[in-house]
This record gives sequence, structure tokens and C-alpha cells, in this order.
Amino acid sequence: MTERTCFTYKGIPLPTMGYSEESLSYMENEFQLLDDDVVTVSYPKSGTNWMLEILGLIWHDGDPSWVQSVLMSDRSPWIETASGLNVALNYPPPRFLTTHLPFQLFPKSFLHSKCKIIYVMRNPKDVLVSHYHFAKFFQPLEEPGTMEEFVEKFLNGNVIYGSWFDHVKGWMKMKNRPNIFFISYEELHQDLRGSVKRICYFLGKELDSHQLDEVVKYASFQIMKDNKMSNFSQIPEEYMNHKKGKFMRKGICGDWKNHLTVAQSEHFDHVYQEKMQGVGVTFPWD
Ligand code: PPS
Repeated sequence: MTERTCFTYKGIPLPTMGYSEESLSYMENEFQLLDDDVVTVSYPKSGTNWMLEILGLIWHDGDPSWVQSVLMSDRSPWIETASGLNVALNYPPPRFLTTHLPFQLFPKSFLHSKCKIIYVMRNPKDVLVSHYHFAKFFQPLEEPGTMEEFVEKFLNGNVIYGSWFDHVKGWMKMKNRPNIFFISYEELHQDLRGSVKRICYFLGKELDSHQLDEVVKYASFQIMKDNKMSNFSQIPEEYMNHKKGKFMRKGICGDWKNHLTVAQSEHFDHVYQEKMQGVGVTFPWD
């Protein structure tokens, strides 16, 4: 049985499994971002893999063959993991990279690079609920405990990648840079076609109407949940107990209403208002 433990790197809790101080330090200080890299950045459970599927489809003009034949982890490696770093270092450009790193641990080379960053955000209450379920069957994560306990852990940032509030606020500081594009899970849900068009514009990629339709079709929850290259079904049992749950769980907005009590939700709102004061951005869930 695998260890469900975390270690702290520069104040950020990370799973012991798959991560090392050496690769994190290399990532932060030595890894070179290239001008034609496209990096998807998000706090965990915000819709990262959805964005990765969308990007893969856009890049191939709506043709699903690439996303349906190459594993997500090879298409868009998680650069802060030891194995993902290895894939990234051997990836012929243009590279699609992925990370959940908070801004302060992101490669410093970013400051001199024209690489494109897509930051995906999601209602933190839905992030919490998605993480809570995922932690039950994803072995590298610590057991979530009861929902009551997990709400406290989440609000205090005692979860992998630390505080949601710090993550979002840290990356928001970069919002005036032309090479960062912010988009939310909620916007993808509300208008996937319109969102794909905006992403294409940011990437400088032109798709015709049929190609856009194909991206929307193959990035849908229904099709993606059956794509073995994207639905985590190929992840070894050592990492994931497939009998206990599915990565492609519900894929909806507002599921928190089915899991948080009124008191938990009010407590969350109270902390949220306190921590997000002065951010000066209105999010779709506000
Ligand atoms: S991870 O493990 O941090 O990389 O997870 P992440 O990919 O960020 O987020 C997982 C949630 O995204 C949902 N998902 C989708 N929703 C809608 N449409 C599509 N195509 C899609 N693909 C993934 C996934 O179901 C997780 O949300 P929950 O709420 O748990 O269902």
C-alpha cells in the first residue's frame, strides 16, 4: 500500500509520491520556458484536464486523433513532478506544459519569456468538493476525513498546493501581462464554443466553424469521460483506487450545494470575504 503523506516545500504541502525537492528546485531556478510554450496553470480540481483536452483539440484543428491516442501526461506533462519534468525536457517544441504551482514556485525564467499561460479558475466551493472526493481514491493525497474536517483544512490551506486564496491572488498579480489569459471553469460551462474562440484568439490560432464544433464536441464531458487517454483510467492502481471513484466525476457547476451544509457554506463565505478583500476582481461565482 502506498504512503499517503505530504512534505512541505517552501511552505507549500505537496504529496511525497512523485515529487522531490530536487526537481522542484530545478523547476523554479533552472527550467527554461520557451517562447512557444503554452502552459496551463491552475489550482488542483479547477478544470485543468478539461483545458488540456481543449488545447490538444485546438492545436489539431478539432481532430481528436492526438488526444485519443496519446496519454494526457505525455501530451501536457505536469512539470513539477519528477516524471513530468523528464517528459518536458524531452518534448519537441511547441510544448504544452501543465502545473498547479503557486506563482512564487513557478519557473523564474517566465519573467523573460513570451510563453503563453492559461490560468484556469473555478468556484472554490466546487474545487473543495471535487478535491474531497478525489482524495478518497487518489493515493498520493492524504485522507480527507469528514467534510467538516476537510472544509477547515481547505480554508487553512492545509491541502496540497496550499491555500486556494493565495494561489489565485498570487497569479492575479500577473493579470496585466499580455501573455497570461484567465478563464474560469464556469465560463467554459456556460459557453464552451465562445470560450474556445477566445482561447484561439489568445493563441493566435484560427479555426473554421466546423473545426470549432469538433473541439466543442470532443471536449464535452460525455466524450472526454470515455477517452482512455484523458479520463485517468490508465493510471496504475498503485496511484489510484479505480474501484472507489472516477476522475471524471460529475463535471458540473454548483455541486457544493449537494455537499456543504448551510453552516459550512456560510463559514466558507465569511473566510472568502475576508481573504479576497481588495482583490478587485469579480469572479463568476461571486
Ligand atoms: S486535477 O486532478 O487537479 O488535475 O483535476 P482538474 O482536471 O483540475 O479538475 C477535475 C474536475 O474537472 C472536471 N472535468 C470536466 N468538467 C466538465 N467537462 C469536462 N470535459 C471535464 N473534464 C474534467 C472533473 O469531472 C472534475 O470535477 P468534478 O466536480 O470532481 O466532477
